[in-house]
Amino acid sequence: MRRLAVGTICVVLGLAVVCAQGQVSKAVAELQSAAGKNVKGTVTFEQVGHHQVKVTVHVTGLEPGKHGFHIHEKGDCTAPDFTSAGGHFNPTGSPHGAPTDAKHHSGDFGNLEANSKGEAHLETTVDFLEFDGANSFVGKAVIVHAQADDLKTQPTGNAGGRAACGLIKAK
Ligand SMILES: [Cu+2]
Ligand SMILES: [Zn+2]
Repeated sequence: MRRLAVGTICVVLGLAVVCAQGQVSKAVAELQSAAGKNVKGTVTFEQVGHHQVKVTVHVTGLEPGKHGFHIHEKGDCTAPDFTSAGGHFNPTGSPHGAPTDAKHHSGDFGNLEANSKGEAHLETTVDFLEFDGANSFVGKAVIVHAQADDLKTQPTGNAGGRAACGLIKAK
């Protein structure tokens, strides 16, 4: 009886170690610019609570105004026009929309707004991203578009070309 109890503790401790090693709680995407543009920036994702992911975006080199900003379904920024990143990240099979809509792609973040110097900053905490499991956004790509996301045109938001792309890597 005593031996069994000791064995159980060891197993529990073992599982706890495995869980701690398997969990990712921070990911970063460094933006690379489309040819002919000079867009730079960083997107940081941090787990800040249960189903709470804080997203911090800093981008420079944009045209002043609104730029659609999404997670796309493929972690591939190799094509010069970044079409290799595919469509919007949408593991739930939802329509395109604003991040505040009841239904939207898990990759929908609406727009970044660049000031007169071409700098955009966004800080938001969302409840629709998963770090782990089959629907994880880690390993996908972020895209900053040349134009504004109208938040309704299916399935792209009509945000135009892709000005920057960044692979989302676990940190
Ligand atoms: Cu996009
Ligand atoms: Zn979308």
